Amino acid sequence: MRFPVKTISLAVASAFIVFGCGKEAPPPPPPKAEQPAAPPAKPAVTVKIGHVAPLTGPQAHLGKDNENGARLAIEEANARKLEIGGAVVTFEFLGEDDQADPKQGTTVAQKLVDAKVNGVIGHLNSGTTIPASKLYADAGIPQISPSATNPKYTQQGFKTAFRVMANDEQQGKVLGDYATKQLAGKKIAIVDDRTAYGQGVADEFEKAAKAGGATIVAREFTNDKATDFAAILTKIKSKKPDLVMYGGMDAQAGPMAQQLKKLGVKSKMIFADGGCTTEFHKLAGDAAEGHYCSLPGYPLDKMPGGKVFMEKYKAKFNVDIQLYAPYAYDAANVMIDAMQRANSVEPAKVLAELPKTAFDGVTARITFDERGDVKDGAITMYQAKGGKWETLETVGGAAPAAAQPAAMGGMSGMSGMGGMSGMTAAPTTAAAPAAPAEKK
Ligand code: ABU
Repeated sequence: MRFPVKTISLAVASAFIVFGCGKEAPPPPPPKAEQPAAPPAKPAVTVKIGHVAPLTGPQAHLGKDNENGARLAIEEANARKLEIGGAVVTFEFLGEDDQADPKQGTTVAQKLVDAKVNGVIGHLNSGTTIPASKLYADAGIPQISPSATNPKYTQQGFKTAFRVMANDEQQGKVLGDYATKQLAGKKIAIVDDRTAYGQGVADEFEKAAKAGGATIVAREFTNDKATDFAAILTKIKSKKPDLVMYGGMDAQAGPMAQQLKKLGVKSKMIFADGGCTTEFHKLAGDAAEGHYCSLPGYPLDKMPGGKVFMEKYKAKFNVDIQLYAPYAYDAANVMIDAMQRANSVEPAKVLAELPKTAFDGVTARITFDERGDVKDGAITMYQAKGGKWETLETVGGAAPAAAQPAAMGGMSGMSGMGGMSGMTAAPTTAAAPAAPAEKK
């Protein structure tokens, strides 16, 4: 093609104006490469996790603590943007209040069943957990209780029922042994609150105390709303017991300790986890001094992830842990871990994985026996001193796992560790590997 001289001059002049004298025009940009098509967005799925505890009434402080623990695990899982079965999962937390009331427990359980939750963390109380467990079993929904300790919960033959805390067969026996051996109790009075937990743990204590040679000089009962125990304690005073065992929660144990002191009864109280709280000290005041209690599990500062969890919990909720929050956190993480291993959030597939759990939680390494009870559950004894619970000794349990990183308890592989160790002093070596349990 030929261009007129005038056209060429104009083009040269324009180049001088734009790029300056002596500079060459840059080469034209290379033709745009074909962009690869963006991968299709991953499907998203919402997974509903129910949580139930008393959020109102005398145990609201414990219920909120459980809820905080479970919620923290769910929020951390959401932050990790987990993929399960090829879909990006968002966990939705459905918190319910059962008021520690068995009837309300089944009402909210049915609500969660109707909402088609993929799993339930709860309930807190044995009295609500046991009746609710039938509804979850009938609906095929996995349930993990962080804190219900009555043995019956996992003895009903439900494939859906699990717990991450030692039960009251173990706890009642440790308390009864401690009362008769370490404290040399010969005459023991027992009071319980007639709940599944209170009466159950008192029964187990009574068996062990009698086996240890004690005589039960009184067996009285109250309820989990009472605050005046004058009539019961006056009867008990006349029996001159060495110890008063209480099967119930802190809302009654605290005032009971005060009223014993007011009556001039010098006998020490001994009770299980429901009373073994900081709230007991608040309610009992200086009447708390010297009483004994037990808690399933290791002391918080001896749990593999206890210290990290304690700091994280405080930073998030600006309150101290009350009691079961680390167990609620572990229970939620065990549920999520089973979903990941199943690569499915379908309850039936999650239920096939739960018995094979071997999860390094903040409380301990969690594996289940054939009933769904945690294996190697430890029990720790405490005594009230100077407004605090001082650790006395830990009985049973496997050697604690190594401390876990802050983000989570540590996701499990499939290497089950287990075998009931019996109720002896805490061993210093890990239990031998065992085959995963199969839930009957
Ligand atoms: N574990 C004592 C409190 C909860 C319950 O079992 O009722």
